[in-house]
Amino acid sequence: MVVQLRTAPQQPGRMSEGSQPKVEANILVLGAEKVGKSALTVRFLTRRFIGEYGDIESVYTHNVMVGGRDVCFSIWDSTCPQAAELQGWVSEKQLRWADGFVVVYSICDRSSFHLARQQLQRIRQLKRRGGSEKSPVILVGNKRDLQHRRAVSSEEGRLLALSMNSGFFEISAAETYHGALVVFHELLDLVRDSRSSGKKAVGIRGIVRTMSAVFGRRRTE
Ligand SMILES: Nc1nc2c(ncn2[C@@H]2O[C@H](COP(=O)(O)OP(=O)(O)OP(=O)(O)O)[C@@H](O)[C@H]2O)c(=O)[nH]1
Ligand SMILES: [Mg+2]
Repeated sequence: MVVQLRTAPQQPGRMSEGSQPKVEANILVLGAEKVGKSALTVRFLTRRFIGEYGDIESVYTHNVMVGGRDVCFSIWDSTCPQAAELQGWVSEKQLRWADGFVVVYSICDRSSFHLARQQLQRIRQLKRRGGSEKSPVILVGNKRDLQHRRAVSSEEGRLLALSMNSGFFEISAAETYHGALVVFHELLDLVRDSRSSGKKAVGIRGIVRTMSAVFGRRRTE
């Protein structure tokens, strides 16, 4: 079951005050069990760390101003399947829904790092199959406050992110709001970049099509 929740009243129109169109972004939060997916999401939405979150899968709608623009985040805080063989799985439905992905592991849990790698590979694979090269992703190493229990070095996290062409942050959802803020804002930037580069590519394809239509016709006239 996926629960739908709104954290702020949704604006009636799709235009913000300065008549700039509202930016909408669907963000899917993935990762192994108990790595802090909900803690990170709730931190961003409410600025608070509650401690215990249960294991309910929720989609939150959150309206906020970012850099003078009205932004509507829909954040799907997922749960990890129990069955080991399904854990690296990201469904095609989730893939189609999401504009961007946050893949979380715990720096104290090496198996969660392996799972993050599998999920990153799956996102890349499915997006490539769907014909899209760019899929905005941020890899997050959470629980940075637990240094004495660290099992994954920062370097490993950075290298994995580099190899998967994704962003990377180590944060502590327990300790600060800033880390969560930076993760979602950076991802929003990546989503907007990928949309504008997509538009450019379509634009160039459009010009090529027009040119070949013109020259093609001339050749046959
Ligand atoms: N020390 C520390 N504990 C954290 C941090 N983030 C989350 N936790 C704790 O880790 C546990 C799991 O956090 P959740 O946010 O429920 O993790 P989750 O990934 O949503 O878990 P599931 O939805 O059940 O898979 C809770 O006890 C949190 O209090 C963190 O940054 N530091
Ligand atoms: Mg959760």
